[in-house]
Amino acid sequence: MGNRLLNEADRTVQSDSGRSDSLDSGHRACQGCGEALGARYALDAAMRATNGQLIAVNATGCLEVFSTPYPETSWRIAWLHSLFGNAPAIATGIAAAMKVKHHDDIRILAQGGDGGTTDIGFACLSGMFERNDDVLYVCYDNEAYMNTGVQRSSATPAAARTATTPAVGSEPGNVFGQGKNVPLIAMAHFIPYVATASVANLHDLEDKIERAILMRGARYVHVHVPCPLGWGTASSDTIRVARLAVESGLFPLFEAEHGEVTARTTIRRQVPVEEYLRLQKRFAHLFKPKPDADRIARLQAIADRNIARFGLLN
Ligand SMILES: Cc1ncc(C[n+]2csc(CCOP(=O)(O)OP(=O)(O)O)c2C)c(N)n1
Ligand code: SF4
Ligand SMILES: [Mg+2]
Repeated sequence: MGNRLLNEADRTVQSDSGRSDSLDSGHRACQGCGEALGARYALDAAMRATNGQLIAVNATGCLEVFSTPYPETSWRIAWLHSLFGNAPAIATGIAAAMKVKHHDDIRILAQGGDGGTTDIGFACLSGMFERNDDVLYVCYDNEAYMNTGVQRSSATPAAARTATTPAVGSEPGNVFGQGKNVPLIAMAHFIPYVATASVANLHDLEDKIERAILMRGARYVHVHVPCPLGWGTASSDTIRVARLAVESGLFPLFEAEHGEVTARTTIRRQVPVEEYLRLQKRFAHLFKPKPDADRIARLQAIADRNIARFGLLN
């Protein structure tokens, strides 16, 4: 509300009295839920760009569960709940139906969590990309299966404690490896548009969604959304922790078209990953009883590699 005092061009969708309120109040997300915030901004931006001509498909996960405890719902848009793993396929079918019926003005947006996207829905998503189906897919990445009690996904960062990667043994938390980077995998399908975004930068998120929803073919936006419950962060720290992920280089913001990076958000001042990690109980074992310098350095190396790969300090 506050930014109604800004110039029109500097305001977010949320400050517009004509906003769609796609995800209305009264839902059951935890206080400070990054996913609720990200989805509200993404869907309002998509509704604005399409003049309300939007159909959304939602994979199973926190976003669907907290918004739609049957028979109630907080969605004020055309919205379908798919299975956990088939949101891209359902969205593809709707897009095909709209084409047959000559509803060219109606755009299709599918959305899901990182588990639904990078793991269980991945085959459907890759097929959607490969066929270049006319769908924008938005992944809200909170880095674990939060809705069922914080299990590890292929988007869980190295060293993070989850219910299935406990902080015990000689290598506590999630294993170190390359993980699965779905934005880069999406780029390898040479689809028209891929972007990463964060609730730390809501203008940037809105811009990317507005741009993506009006394109044609398969598009993918991957949004970093802190989860206070799963990450062990204060509800009031959601934006702060999201910003540190970006400023440390752990979550690079970029856009790519047809497989080539076309834009990236540079970092004004790189912060050490330690500043990001220390705010989160899921990394507490890296600092107790004494700092685990070796594993913190390995996480720093991941951030440094991102910065070099995307030229974030140039
Ligand atoms: C086939 C199938 N397996 C498991 C489940 C149980 N399940 C529902 S939501 C969920 C976790 C969702 O995780 P994610 O996609 O990351 O979304 P988040 O809740 O973190 O936002 C699981 C395992 C299911 N609904 N369907
Ligand atoms: S568990 Fe996490 S993702 Fe789910 S509603 Fe709570 S804060 Fe949001
Ligand atoms: Mg998740």
